Amino acid sequence: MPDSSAVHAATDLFDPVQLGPYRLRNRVVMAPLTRSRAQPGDVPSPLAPEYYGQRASAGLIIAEATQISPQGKGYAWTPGIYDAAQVEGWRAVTGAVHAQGGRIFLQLWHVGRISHPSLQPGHALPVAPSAIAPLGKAFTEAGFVAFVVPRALETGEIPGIVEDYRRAARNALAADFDGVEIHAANGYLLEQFLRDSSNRRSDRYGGSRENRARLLLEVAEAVVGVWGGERVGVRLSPVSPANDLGPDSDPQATYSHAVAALNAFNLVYLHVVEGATQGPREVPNGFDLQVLRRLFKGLYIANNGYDLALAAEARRHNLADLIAFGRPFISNPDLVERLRTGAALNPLDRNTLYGGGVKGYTDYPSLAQERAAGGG
Ligand code: 8OZ
Repeated sequence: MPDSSAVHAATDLFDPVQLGPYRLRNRVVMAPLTRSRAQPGDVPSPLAPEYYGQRASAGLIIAEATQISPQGKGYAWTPGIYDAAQVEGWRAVTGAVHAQGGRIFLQLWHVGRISHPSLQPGHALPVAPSAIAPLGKAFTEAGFVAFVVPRALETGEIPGIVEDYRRAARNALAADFDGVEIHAANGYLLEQFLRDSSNRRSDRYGGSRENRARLLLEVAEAVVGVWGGERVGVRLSPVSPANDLGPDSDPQATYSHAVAALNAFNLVYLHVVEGATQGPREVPNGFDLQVLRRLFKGLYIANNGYDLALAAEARRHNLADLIAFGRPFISNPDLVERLRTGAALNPLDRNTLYGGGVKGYTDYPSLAQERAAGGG
């Protein structure tokens, strides 16, 4: 690992940057992180304002994936943004972040087939572009349960899903977020439509890559209609196998089409999970992430396995505009300060990632708390 003082001298990671209408304090982004601590009714945890407030020194926080509708839910205890109680819960979160001078977007989520009837309204089947079951297990309140064969959406149901995104976008505005990110990554509904491995439809939402990108583009249009493009980002994971999503037959062409078409909405950023989500950063031969970056008119946020050295290198070679850190932000509320000063990072407790309360959520110490406690 390079000497951290040399990295600091060279990097602009800790300098302000303009993101749409916002002057961010630095180029360090807190990635969206599922923590499964919501209350009944999919209302954000009462601890969430403290948790996000502790992390407000990030240039931008992207709050955890949040279902746009009851049907969009696929994990126990994830929050929603489809009713008034959820909006009130989120208002407390945005208030806590804004009180510290931070900025926070909300990630809008529909899981598609990555769910289970026990998580669905009326114990219905999860929905997807096509009736193809993913391999693996859903995280339900009763533990891990095998995925089922989803129900293929009728063409006539798709406008309702776009309306769910629009309502969620309006609710995020009412909750005083600074913007929203459309989650089109990691094998959830929008990416299930994008890839030909999971989309076998013969209507205008399947077949050609233009058709497979149609739902994402209709969602972007609806969300941008609420927020304006300068407050909307999109997250993609073009080569990730996350959630058993098979590779597209031509990922470069499919994702290039989607990104070029998204340019019509003047989005503020494209957020890319580089490589396999939470796994190796390698991309297959013939795929080039920088092609997507150059196609896209807005800012590029890079994510997946970055540390300080890799982030500084990405900036030095201008491979990304901002860098999103995920798991390091869970165990280090003051991650920006620790990276900037070369301080040691707290280790991550994997047993408290999902579910539970304070432990592993709001009790990771800042450097100041460590000093006050007389720690090393
Ligand atoms: C980890 C556990 C549960 C959900 C994603 C929203 O992969 C997630 C997620 C990650 O985007």
